[in-house]
Amino acid sequence: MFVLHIGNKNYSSWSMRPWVAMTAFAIPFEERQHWLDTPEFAAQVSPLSPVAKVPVLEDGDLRIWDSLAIGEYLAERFPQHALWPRDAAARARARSLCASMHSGFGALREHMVMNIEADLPGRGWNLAVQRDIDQILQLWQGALQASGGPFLFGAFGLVDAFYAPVCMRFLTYRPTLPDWAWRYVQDVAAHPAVAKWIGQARAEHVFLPADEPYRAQGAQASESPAASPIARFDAQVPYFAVIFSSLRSADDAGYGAMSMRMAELAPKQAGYLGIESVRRADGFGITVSYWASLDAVARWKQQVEHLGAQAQGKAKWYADYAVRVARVERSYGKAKADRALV
Ligand SMILES: N[C@@H](CCC(=O)N[C@@H](CS)C(=O)NCC(=O)O)C(=O)O
Repeated sequence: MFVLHIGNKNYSSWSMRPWVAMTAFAIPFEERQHWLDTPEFAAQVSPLSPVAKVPVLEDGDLRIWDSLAIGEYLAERFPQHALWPRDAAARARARSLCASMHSGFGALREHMVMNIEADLPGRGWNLAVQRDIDQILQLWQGALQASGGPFLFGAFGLVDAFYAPVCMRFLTYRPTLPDWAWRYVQDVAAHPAVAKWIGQARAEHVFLPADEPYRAQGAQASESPAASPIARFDAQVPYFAVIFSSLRSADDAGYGAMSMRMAELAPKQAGYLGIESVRRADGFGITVSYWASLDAVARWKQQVEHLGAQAQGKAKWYADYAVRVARVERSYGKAKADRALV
């Protein structure tokens, strides 16, 4: 009998993946849970894995650590189960999707920590997180279009188990997603193996401050500007808004690095107030940056690295765009006191 060692069901996204895959394919296993951030964790897990992390799968004397290695081992041990797609090209693409999840999307993982039991709409969002979300949507859309759905490669497989924790994060933090993506998220959440994990995660009620950057800070966090993606500086009126509407081209080379660099540079400019940015999966997006004066707007336009980005954007990254500069006369929103405290 296999033994699968896992962490907290509410937080441990890496544990969720093999647990969901084994449950989905009815591979029998005994579960042993080790509570993260406890003094016992290292003592219990170090003898099982040289990196002292969960998940670990025990098959007799053999111990396999790391979610991806476990997935590959299961696929080899159970060729009768289509853990990977049967078609070689689809299998290679599914492996690419899993590898991207396994080694990437660090901003999403850091700022939207998996926290199944919590409801934190609007928290955790920033431009780097949005870039991860955009890439994930692109991966999902390509796979769903090629397979026809409902899961990434048609039937539920290892690749869906790998993205199940992303679906959990989307349900907790509710970033803006297109309808087709919400449908996929809901289909994953409703899969019996995922639904079983969710039920057990919700019943856990173990609260780890290290994994609760929003709830642990309580009221303070809910009132900080980072708590909501809406930039607010009402007292600065009149101020100026630069509305950049754009349609991305298919050329991605260098775009991600540039948008990260601009997101890093803009806040360092004199007169910068804030930014709001959304992009649909079809490539249409709107970014509004807010500035204290027209001078500040002009200085940002002429900033030397920004000039380079504008030239490259015009030449390759944008199929179309429009820039409008507007003066904001009035500025208000939901009263601070009404903001949800969680
Ligand atoms: N690359 C590993 C990551 C495993 C991992 O980071 N596990 C976390 C829990 S989700 C852990 O054991 N953390 C405990 C620690 O670092 O002390 C995998 O894919 O399995």
